[in-house]
Amino acid sequence: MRIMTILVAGLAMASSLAVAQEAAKTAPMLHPKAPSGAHVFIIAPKDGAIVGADVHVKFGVKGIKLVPATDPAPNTGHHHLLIDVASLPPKNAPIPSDATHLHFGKAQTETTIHLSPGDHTLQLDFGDFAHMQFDPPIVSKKITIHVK
Ligand SMILES: [Cu+2]
Repeated sequence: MRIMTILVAGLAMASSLAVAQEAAKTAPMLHPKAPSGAHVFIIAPKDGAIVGADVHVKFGVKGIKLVPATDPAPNTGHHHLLIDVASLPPKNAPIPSDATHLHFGKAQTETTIHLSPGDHTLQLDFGDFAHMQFDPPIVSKKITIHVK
């Protein structure tokens, strides 16, 4: 009876592992769970600020560890700055890397960007080592600045 129980438990474990392996093969990349209380915020410029074309942006993070993108530890990640992005990127793929989605994979906490005159929006979107957004997304308030 005891042997039977062990055998059944062993089979259940093996089959759940097989299911997980199969899911990993077919499933899109998964977004990691956000630790409760984790948040990011734009320290500068202030929402509504009137600024020159060279804009110094400072990033803040609380409740989750800021690390370079080479570190796959859970509950860690790096900043992404979204410039004039209307809606968040799709959650089941890495955050795009282009002129409006900037990655700070060396764990940077500030940058200087160059913007054309007029209104622009800035928003931070925290991502893990694979540049995946968290669930729920760890995003800052979207601010609007006016470039002279
Ligand atoms: Cu990234």
